[in-house]
Amino acid sequence: MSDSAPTKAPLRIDGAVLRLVRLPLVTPFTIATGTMTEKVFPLLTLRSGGLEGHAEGVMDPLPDYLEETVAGAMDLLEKVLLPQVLGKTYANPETLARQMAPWRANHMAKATVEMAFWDLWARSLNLPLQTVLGGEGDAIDVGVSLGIGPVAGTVDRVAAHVAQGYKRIKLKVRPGHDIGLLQAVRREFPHAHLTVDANCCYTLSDTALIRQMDDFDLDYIEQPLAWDDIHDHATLQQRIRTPLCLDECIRTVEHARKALQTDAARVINIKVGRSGGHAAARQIHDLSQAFQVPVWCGGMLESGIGRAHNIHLSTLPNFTKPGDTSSASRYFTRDIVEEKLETVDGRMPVPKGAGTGVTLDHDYLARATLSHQELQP
Ligand code: OSB
Ligand code: MG
Repeated sequence: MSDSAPTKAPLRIDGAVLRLVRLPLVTPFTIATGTMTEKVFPLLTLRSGGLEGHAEGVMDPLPDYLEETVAGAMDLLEKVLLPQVLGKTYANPETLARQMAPWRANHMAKATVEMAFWDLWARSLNLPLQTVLGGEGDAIDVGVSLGIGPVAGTVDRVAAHVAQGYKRIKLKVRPGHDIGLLQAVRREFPHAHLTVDANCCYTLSDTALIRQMDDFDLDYIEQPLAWDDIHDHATLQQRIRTPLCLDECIRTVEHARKALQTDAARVINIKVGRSGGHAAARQIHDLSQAFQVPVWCGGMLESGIGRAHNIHLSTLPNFTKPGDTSSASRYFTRDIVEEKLETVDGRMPVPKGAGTGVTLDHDYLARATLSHQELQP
């Protein structure tokens, strides 16, 4: 694939600000691997001339979703990735991504740098991020991801979100909190677009249980098996009717190719922050489209910075299923961006203006910042 069209003048990365930020969550979020009560993340600003671009890292403090951690990413950003790009000049984001490519894995840390550069680059061209990515449209369809909790309370939360117009309800499941939950929710909502996300908590020995999920008319089952096991998902797909959707397994374009070629994924959850950045996310999108496999944009409880990146990416044409990029107020009482990222009838408006279209709320950011460092070439 050819690189994005070059900028008028290549951009030199003059400086960077690396922050560690903490935001309390409105409600604890429980998935098969644990409970989150706050969101702690690296926030990166890249500078060129008078311009700034921003992105956040989506890794968790503990290696429980994938193997990357906040502490590891902060160290890699500070000691390896940022020194590599500071003072260098890039004609487009792909050139920057290629420079980091030889380092093994660490796709979330690399994505943080790559996405900040996309924002900077789009701002230098005075174009919305969606335009430089090749997307279009004023708003995207969104669903919600509901964490694990008591069944009766979950049914109430499904009702509340259906009433707000969310276009798909994703239920987090784990062994012992799966079939009973689906029975309770389906009974009340026979026609809702429903999915489940297991975050890797089953194995092929649970095939009989997973096959029972075929009775609930789910749009797909997300990531039932191990985070690094495309092969077993291909085997499972042979044994069930419901389409499988992969999340954790898809960290590179090569993972997507293998999953698509082996019929291990009939839907793909693209998380730009998990996949090395927008260039790779777009390639996964294009490859999925060639296989006639729909994609949707996942979330990692991002602040307004990451949420805005996700929204822009979601305007590409093969994002035909509702994403997880729901209203920011569901996560935070106050966000670190000025703009309110809120859905209207299950549609999230695309922030207007150059780059991601969002601006940092520096007053609140200062209060939410745990550490802050300026880096120069
Ligand atoms: O598996 O998609 C996931 C949140 C944290 C870690 C993993 C996942 C999630 C979500 C929430 O499902 C998505 C969101 O609302 O941002
Ligand atoms: Mg998931």
